Amino acid sequence: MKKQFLAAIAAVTMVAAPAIAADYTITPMATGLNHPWSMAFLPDGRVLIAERAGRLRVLDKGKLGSISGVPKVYEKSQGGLFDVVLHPKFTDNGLIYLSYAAGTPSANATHIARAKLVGSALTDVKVIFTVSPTKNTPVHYGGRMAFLPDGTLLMTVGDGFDFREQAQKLESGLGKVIRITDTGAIPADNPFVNKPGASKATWSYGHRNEQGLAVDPVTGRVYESEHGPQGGDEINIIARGSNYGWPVATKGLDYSGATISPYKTYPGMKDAIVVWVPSIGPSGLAVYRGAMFKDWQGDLLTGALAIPQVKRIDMDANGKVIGQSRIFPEITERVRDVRVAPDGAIWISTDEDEGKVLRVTPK
Ligand SMILES: [Ca+2]
Repeated sequence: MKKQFLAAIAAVTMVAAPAIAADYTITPMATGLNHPWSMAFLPDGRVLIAERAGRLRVLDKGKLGSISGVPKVYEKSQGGLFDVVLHPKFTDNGLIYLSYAAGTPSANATHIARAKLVGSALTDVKVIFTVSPTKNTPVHYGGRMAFLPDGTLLMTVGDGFDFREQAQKLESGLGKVIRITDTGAIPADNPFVNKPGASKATWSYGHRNEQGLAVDPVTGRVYESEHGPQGGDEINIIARGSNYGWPVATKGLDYSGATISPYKTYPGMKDAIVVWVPSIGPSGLAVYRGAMFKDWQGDLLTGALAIPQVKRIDMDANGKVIGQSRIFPEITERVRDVRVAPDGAIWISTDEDEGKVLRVTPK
């Protein structure tokens, strides 16, 4: 009788608990990394990893090396080395782009440098974009980059925390998504190039601190995630010239608990497609278009810092959110970046003094 009972329990358990852990394998690829902020996959199989403190590492067949020639970064609080992305024609030109904080405590800003990667060295390093105005806070830099299908480059720029009103001001470069050419020039079709006094790199505005940016390679749709204040984290679909509300419209409160704005939504300003209350602290964002997790085509993957986890946002073909769920629950550290490798594996970096890079594949 007892044996039968236990067998029944076991059978029920097997049915009731989906064998999630059995569906994938998490493999540590590198450890001991200082706040690994971003990753980029080179065509030769090497993986670039940007550490916030200002080192660009390279993972080559399981061995960690370093890339020389990285510009000097301003490392303080949230400031440091941020994103690393490859030029769309990297195979032909070897160009990479780095975003980072640079300057002094009283005057610092998010920068973009372009360089040629030759072996393990950056050559021809050139700063091609600097956010203006500078600020005196070491936080809310934005710093995520992504190339659009037309070959121009987007980067997120945070509001600097103390300067949130500037997110609505077109003359300020803070609280924006910017768009430049691959050489740092202003594209002629940017939305505010003919508006007197406007910051001409601006592509969209009304942003707080955008820590995720990803372009769907199939639809061209641009997804961005940003931290709200207390509550009100968002994922937005970024459209040319649009206003995303901050700080006029938000679903969050100030850290004091005070109301920032009476408006949760506002006419003429775009609403987010995902809002998190309470805040999860969304970080690196990816659109899954890979061969390994076949059911996840077009879905969004995001890391989270404040409620540490990896999340999948289930999307339909029209870019509508169907639902969301935590994936890979064995990962309990603060997650800084999520990327899809060319082979379809999902790479994840953890935001710690001794950070890790993990690779997730189906079993
Ligand atoms: Ca918003």
